[in-house]
This record gives sequence, structure tokens and C-alpha cells, in this order.
Amino acid sequence: MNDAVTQKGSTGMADAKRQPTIVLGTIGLDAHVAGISILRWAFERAGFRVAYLGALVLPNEFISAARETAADAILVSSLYGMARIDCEGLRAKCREAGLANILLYIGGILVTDPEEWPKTEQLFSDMGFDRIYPPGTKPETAIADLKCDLGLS
Ligand code: B12
Repeated sequence: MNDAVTQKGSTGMADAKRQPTIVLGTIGLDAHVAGISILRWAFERAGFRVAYLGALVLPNEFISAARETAADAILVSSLYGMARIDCEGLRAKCREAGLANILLYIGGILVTDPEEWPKTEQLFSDMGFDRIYPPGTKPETAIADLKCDLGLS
């Protein structure tokens, strides 16, 4: 996990009065929308504002949406195995856009080759993701983690 986790989202602190906000979508050319539809529903139900971008979202679109909504976190989903290419430089682009402290989470089926999970996790951690989720992660896990990272639980 990155240092950014200890800093509370893009504003640098969690504002208890503000509704916590996430940006959610599948990155690159990924068209698998079932997972993010479930995540959207679960996060809204848990009290989050969700900027739902749907499928086939470019990195810059995630960043623009995060700026527009003053989001606390960007949640990237990728099922088709191209995540490492699609997410290249995403953390740096966030920094350049003034979102140095935004939380970056990613989940889905991240790689095509049969790597051990710790290797995959390390790869995406090195790319600047704060939390990396294996296939089949339940929404409640990420909701609890985000509340924790934002100091809301
Ligand atoms: C349905 C499906 C499709 C549909 C998608 C329809 C749609 N619009 O959604 C169609 C037929 C279009 C499709 C196409 C393709 N697919 Co497809 N597809 C599937 C399938 C069968 C189910 C995916 C699904 O809906 N799961 C149900 C949802 C609810 O689960 P989920 O997505 O995993 O999400 C949950 C968690 O993972 C988690 N989660 C997901 N993302 C995130 C993100 C965060 C931050 C967090 C916290 C949690 C989280 O939360 C969700 C809720 O619990 C999977 C096989 C499988 N068993 O996963 C293959 C699969 C994902 N597809 C695969 C492939 C290869 C493709 C194609 C490339 C095939 C091709 N050659 O054309 C294309 C790619 C198209 C594209 N541009 O994306 C591969 C990917 C392999 C890989 N990663 O190495 C899989 C695994 C099949 C396989 N075994 O080979 N696919």
C-alpha cells in the first residue's frame, strides 16, 4: 500500500460533513460492466456519491471526473487482462492534475499470464495503486477499506 492511503483523499483530509465520492469505471477497452454495476449499487447504498463512468474509460477521463467531483478515490475495474498497459502512468497523471493524494484502487482480472497473486499485487502497487483486489472481491471489502482509508470508520 502507498503512503497516499494515510492522506485522506484528494482534499488531503476526510470531511465528515461531505458525502465521500468515488469515480468508477472500466479502463481502456474493457467492456465488462457487470462488476462495476454491482459496485456502483453497493457504494451508493453505503452512502457514497458515485461518479459512474461506465465502460471503455480513458485514464484522462477518470482524472477529469475526479477533479470535477472533488473525488476521494478512483476505482478502476479491468477484467480483460490489459490493466497493466491501460494503467501505465495513471498515478503520475493524477499528480500532474493536482490529485497527488487521491486514492487509487483497482480490481478485476488484472493479468492474463498465470502469475502468483502477490506478484500481481506488487506490480500494481509499484504503479501507484493504494489497494489492489483479486478476482471476485466482494464490494463490502472495498467499502470497508475505503471508509478506513478516509478515516470514516
Ligand atoms: C460476461 C463476460 C464477457 C461479456 C461482457 C458483457 C458486458 N458488457 O459486461 C463479453 C461477451 C462482451 C466479453 C467479452 C470479452 N471477454 Co469476457 N468475460 C465475461 C465473463 C464470462 C463474466 C464477467 C462478469 O460479468 N462477471 C460477473 C461480475 C459481477 O464479476 P466481476 O466482473 O468479476 O466483478 C466483481 C469482482 O471482480 C469485483 N471487482 C471488479 N472490478 C473491481 C474493481 C475494484 C476497484 C474492486 C474493489 C472490485 C472489483 O467486484 C465485482 C462484484 O463483486 C468472464 C469470466 C469470469 N468468470 O469472470 C469473461 C472474461 C473476463 N472475459 C475474458 C475475455 C478474454 C474477453 C474478450 C477479450 C474475449 C474476446 N476475445 O473477444 C472480450 C473483451 C471485450 C472487451 N473489450 O472488454 C477473459 C479475461 C481473461 C483475462 N483477464 O486474462 C475472462 C476471464 C474469460 C476467460 N476465462 O478467459 N466477456
